[in-house]
Amino acid sequence: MLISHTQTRLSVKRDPAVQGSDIDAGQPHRLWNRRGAIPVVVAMAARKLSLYQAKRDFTITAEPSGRTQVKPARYPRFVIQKHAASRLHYDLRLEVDGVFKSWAVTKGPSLSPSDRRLAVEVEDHPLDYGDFEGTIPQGEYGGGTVMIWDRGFWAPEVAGDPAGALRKGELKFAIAGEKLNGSWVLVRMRQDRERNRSNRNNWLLIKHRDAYARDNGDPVTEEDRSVASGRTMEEIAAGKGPSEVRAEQAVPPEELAATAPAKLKSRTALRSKPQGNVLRGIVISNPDKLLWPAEGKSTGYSKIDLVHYLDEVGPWMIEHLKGRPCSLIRTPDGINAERFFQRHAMRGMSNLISLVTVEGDHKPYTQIDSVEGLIAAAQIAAVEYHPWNNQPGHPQTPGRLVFDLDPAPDVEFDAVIEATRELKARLEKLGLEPFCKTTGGKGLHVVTPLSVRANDGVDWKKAKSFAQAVCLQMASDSPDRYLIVMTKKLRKGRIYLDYLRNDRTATAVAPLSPRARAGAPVSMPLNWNQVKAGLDPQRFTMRTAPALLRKSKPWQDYGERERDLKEAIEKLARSQ
Ligand SMILES: [Mn+2]
Repeated sequence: MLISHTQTRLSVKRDPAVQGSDIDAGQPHRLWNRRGAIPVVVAMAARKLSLYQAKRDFTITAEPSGRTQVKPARYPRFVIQKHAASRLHYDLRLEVDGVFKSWAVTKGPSLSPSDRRLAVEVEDHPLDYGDFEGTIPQGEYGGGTVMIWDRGFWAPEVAGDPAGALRKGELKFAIAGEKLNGSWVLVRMRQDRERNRSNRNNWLLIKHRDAYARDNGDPVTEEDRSVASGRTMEEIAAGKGPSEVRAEQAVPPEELAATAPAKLKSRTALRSKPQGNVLRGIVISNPDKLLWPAEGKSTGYSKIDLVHYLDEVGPWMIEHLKGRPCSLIRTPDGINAERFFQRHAMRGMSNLISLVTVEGDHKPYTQIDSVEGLIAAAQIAAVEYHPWNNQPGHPQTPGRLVFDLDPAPDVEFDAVIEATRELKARLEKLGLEPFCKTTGGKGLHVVTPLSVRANDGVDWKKAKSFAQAVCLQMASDSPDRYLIVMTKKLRKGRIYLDYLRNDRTATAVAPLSPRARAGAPVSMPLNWNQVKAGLDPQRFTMRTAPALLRKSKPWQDYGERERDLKEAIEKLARSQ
């Protein structure tokens, strides 16, 4: 629980991690206590940020100014931002005494304990920098695109003062992120420590040998999407996708808590008493909470509306979710407030939501295997469902291809329909049997079920290059209508053929999933005879979809249309 006077003194950013449990102010926030010492932290942080502020013109860059005070987390945070400045690097930031201590790691972190990565100490950054993802204008300090590559929590491995450890030139610490975990050390390079000739101190970032270390294998930097928004650097640069989606700030996992000083360990969360409606045995709290506020002609949809919708269409929907990790977009305060993009387990989450551990990944993913799981997810305000596209139960094996036809704002919808039909014809020529659905937005999805089995040797790499090749052919044949590289500037008047959903951890919105947009549109599965001039995706909403689904019975033979991707790949090769 927050101490009340801290809330009045500072403009506190909403931090879901604060809600679950209570951690006493301990190291490294010893100044954050009940005796009103907060202004000391604030004053110290302000002084530390003067260099940060001097380097930037906040009338030009969208980076946070650091003048809004952000409360230190109960548990210190870390973030790694991939930064395509004049030279690509990864900025490691550790929260210490009200600011982010920062290092530019030129080659990025490595999971191999034999790698020693140069980490150049840079100026302290404000705590709200941890939520910054976007593009710093060219010509400005650090001009280039910034991605929230990883984030989570960290703790010093030796009890005591991390600021002091940093002054001495060696900090051993544990981190719990989505991509990085376990034990690390930052050690200042000797020559710099002794001669102290440079303002910029050079450090080495080294992985300790533990369960998370990897001696061989692909560099961890190959995992190349934002943990906050799921976007690639290219998509961020193009301003595509959900720029405001924030990563869930999960409570620190057990391993990290075990390495942290006792004072940092969390107490058990206070459980709210059951209240409100019960459906399929699941208690729905705040049933009348408006998740989609009334806007325009729409009357708004409450949490219980969402629950009833999922209860009704869930049995149909679940066939496309079962056995596949599923990311959730949660909007606890409604779709116009803060959004949380959640891939992994959260403490206190219903056990009706499955957790799956995927080989090679340490943190289990959330997965929805039953209608009850869907309703339990709705209870925590999950409004969008984005499953992987693997064969159920086989995360490494492609189970379907999803093509996202994404038109520029100035493209007529009829052109999208035409493109969808062209792609259908191309896939059919290769022996595949595609389906179509709306996205709930401006585009259409073409989905083609695959019969590939785990031993066919068709992995995601091959599936992705197949999808890319099909889109590339289409774009080469009509360069004035289609493109396969997402850049806002180039897209004008054209349709972006997004084949990037076809990768192991990539997701696409599930058929019948609602969208966090005004009026609660859904991603509606269609029969091909509906995909023609006059189709209006806006008419498929949480209100209308259940009856339309019963009437039109789309995707009825989905299960019988699974086709062999290996054969399609061979056919494509012969046609080239
Ligand atoms: Mn940087």
